[in-house]
Amino acid sequence: MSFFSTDIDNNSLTLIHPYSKSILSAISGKFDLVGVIDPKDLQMAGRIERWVKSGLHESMGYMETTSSLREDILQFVPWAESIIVVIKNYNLKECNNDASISKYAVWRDYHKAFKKEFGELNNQLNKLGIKSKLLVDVQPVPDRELAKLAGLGWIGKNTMLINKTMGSYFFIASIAVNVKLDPSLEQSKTFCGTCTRCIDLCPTNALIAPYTLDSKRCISYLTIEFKGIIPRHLRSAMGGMVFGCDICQEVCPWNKFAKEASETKFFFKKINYKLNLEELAIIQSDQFLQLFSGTPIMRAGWECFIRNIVVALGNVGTKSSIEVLKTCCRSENEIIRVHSVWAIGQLVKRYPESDVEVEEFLRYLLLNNDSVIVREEIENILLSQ
Ligand code: B12
Ligand code: SF4
Ligand code: SF4
Repeated sequence: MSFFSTDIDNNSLTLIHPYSKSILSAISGKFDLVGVIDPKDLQMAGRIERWVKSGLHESMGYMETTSSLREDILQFVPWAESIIVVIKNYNLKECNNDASISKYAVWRDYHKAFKKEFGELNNQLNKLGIKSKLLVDVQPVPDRELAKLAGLGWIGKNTMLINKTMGSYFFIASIAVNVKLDPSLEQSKTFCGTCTRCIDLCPTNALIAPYTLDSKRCISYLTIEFKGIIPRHLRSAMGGMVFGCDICQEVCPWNKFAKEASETKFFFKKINYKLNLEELAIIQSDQFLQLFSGTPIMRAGWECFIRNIVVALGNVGTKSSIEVLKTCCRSENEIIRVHSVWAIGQLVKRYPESDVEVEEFLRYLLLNNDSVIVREEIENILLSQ
């Protein structure tokens, strides 16, 4: 069955592809919002290159190696005559878990879902003799800027693309095609006004200026992309967040009335996670694979995910978490040991009655640990007691 109606648009502009309207209406049926741009209209004015030159991408090497590509989409898809930009809502009001993961990770990996959905669409376009390519997140193109140009929203001070009726809990993807389609005519105005809630309420002050995010302070970066030891001064601010961060979106007034994504209309599967911090802290890498394969959480990997869990236990755990953390302090993994020691130190501050017992445990660990960074972490706690 064809997606496209065979009624050829009666378009007086011969430049515009005769199937323009039917292609766009077929795509609209699958996504929440659709817009079209002419790739020649993208004007980045060096913004991504400047961001990278200032080091705000931190360890994301892929942003460094592709920053100039991201400035001009025609370097990546030189044959593209139009870019169709689509938006898919993933908003959920309730995520019942004691481990806090960001809303987008409650759905199965969106890269795979988009690819699957696009496969069918691509075949149909090919039958019409149209070349196309899906661009979703990992390709070196500026997704939010493309969506802004396509009239789908404005870029907020939290750097998110925001739409007046949809808020900002959505994914952006684009489809490059080698034919001219009707471009979207109007861009959205900016509706942030004098509001600065996202900047004021970011727990790590990662929004260093309106529209500018410093990755090294951002909890989303720290819990998903960053693979090392989380700087001590940022750990407390991470609270119970173990994968991504939604705070600068939660506090945004434009998300207050945003529509919830409906699972039936959604081409992604929702994951029924049962996330309990104490249970997760002690899973091994094979169990991690079993639990999270096919989910966005795989991006963090076992080591960093457990690192995030033990930091969260340090921030929101209870007295019973101390025993679990003792097990984690004996992990063979150095990164997990360092953060577990820190987390125990945090819990002792909240439950001083455990002080003597924990001190004894840490002194034992100090003598029986050959890792310099773990010993330094222990000494830091013992000195501050
Ligand atoms: C690298 C990256 C990250 C990094 C850096 C984030 C960042 N703000 O740059 C980290 C790991 C921190 C991250 C986190 C998140 N990400 Co991310 N990320 C990306 C990625 C791969 C590239 C973004 C990029 O180019 N950054 C470089 C900076 C310079 O670009 P920018 O922030 O977009 O800046 C633009 C504007 O701010 C504008 N601009 C600059 N100055 C000014 C000044 C004015 C006055 C104006 C109006 C505009 C303006 O121009 C810039 C260039 O376009 C995109 C996918 C893609 N291919 O685009 C997803 C993407 C941006 N991420 C996305 C998501 C969902 C998230 C998270 C919500 C995930 C989570 N829950 O944890 C958080 C949100 C954090 C936040 N506030 O941005 C979505 C955003 C959807 C949306 N509605 O906007 C994207 C588009 C993925 C997708 N395809 O759906 N992400
Ligand atoms: S995602 Fe979280 S840490 Fe990052 S800028 Fe937004 S509120 Fe701050
Ligand atoms: S919280 Fe306020 S300033 Fe920040 S993005 Fe939303 S409207 Fe704009």
